[in-house]
Amino acid sequence: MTNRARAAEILGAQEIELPSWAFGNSGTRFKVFSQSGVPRTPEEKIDDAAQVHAFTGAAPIVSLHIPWDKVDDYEKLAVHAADRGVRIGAINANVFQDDDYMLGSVTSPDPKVRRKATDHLLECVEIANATGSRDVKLWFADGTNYPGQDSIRTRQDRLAEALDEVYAALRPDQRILLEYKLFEPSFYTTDVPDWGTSYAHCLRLGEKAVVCVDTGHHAPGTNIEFIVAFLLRENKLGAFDFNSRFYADDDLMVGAADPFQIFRIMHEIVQAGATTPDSGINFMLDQCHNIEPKIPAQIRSVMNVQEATAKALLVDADALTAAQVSGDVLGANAVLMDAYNTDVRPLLAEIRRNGGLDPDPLEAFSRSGYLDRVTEARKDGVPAGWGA
Ligand code: AOS
Ligand code: ZN
Ligand code: ZN
Repeated sequence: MTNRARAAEILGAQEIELPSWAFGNSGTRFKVFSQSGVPRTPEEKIDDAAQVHAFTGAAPIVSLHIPWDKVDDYEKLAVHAADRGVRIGAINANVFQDDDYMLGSVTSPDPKVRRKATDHLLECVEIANATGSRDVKLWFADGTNYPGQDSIRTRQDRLAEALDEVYAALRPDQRILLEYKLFEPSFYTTDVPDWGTSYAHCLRLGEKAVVCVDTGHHAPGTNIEFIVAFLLRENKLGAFDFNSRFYADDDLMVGAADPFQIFRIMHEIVQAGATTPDSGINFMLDQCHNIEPKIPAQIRSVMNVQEATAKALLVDADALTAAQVSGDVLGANAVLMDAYNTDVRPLLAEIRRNGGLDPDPLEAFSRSGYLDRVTEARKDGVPAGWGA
């Protein structure tokens, strides 16, 4: 099989997970801009996500955020997703939006707050049971703003205690995805600030706890592909939250700020043979489209991941190894850059055509008139927003 044919086969099997919150209105702390046709309910967010899958063929999974996507009947929501040709993926917990969490959630100094936060995480496991989801994703905004505010070490004990309880509630095939973030909303300490902290907690918990790498959650200049390579080697890479950033946690479209970075990350994934769903890695987008139309922005993001993956798959592995083992620094770098500089758009267009899709998903979505139809259908009622 040629490199190109192998790449086409793997790309055809690739699955990217979409965040339900990408379809609601979002903004910064300065302003949330409203867009027309925005979904009003979790069901409508799934409808929009299903459009992204319909035009790319590569995004059959939708991640929920609780309580933003709270419904009475999660089994029914999973059926709704299946009717639209997609399925529900990770259940994202939210222990950052209540007044009670001002000093932290599972690491709060107040035992009542810790209980409330842990109960919410357990509720997310229940929801995962109802939706048939494998993953419960935990991100903690917990931390402190001032030296001396709380004991750094005691907060780790409280975190471990809560994680133990959630871990014990998992079914055999379920996992905790433990996300880390350097700072924000806490500005002095964050209780899970980096991959090492997440990794240490996951290692202690056991094999059903794995690390989630959000590409926007590092200090500027951090070599994310090194982290990815290391976690892959240790079988502790569980998921990505893909997005791109110029400054901090910008949540811009993946591959928009630095397409070379996502290529370098995907190169590690390809080398580990971990591109397709059987690897157990959840390739999710975690983005907010504050000023750009949401469904096309998700389509563009999926295409950006596909392009980075295609380029990584085109790396001539034999030539790369030969150059590496012979110490040919420039030669090895050239092999990588040759792949990165290949225009993979014709290959992806061909894969789409072969799969019965339009080779240009953005153009085809625009032609479909979906946005006009939903704008009319959803003109009454309250649009979902980030946090609703
Ligand atoms: C927060 O910065 C994290 O990226 C989380 O993944 C969060 O739950 C998500 O971004 C939705 O706000
Ligand atoms: Zn994230
Ligand atoms: Zn984030």
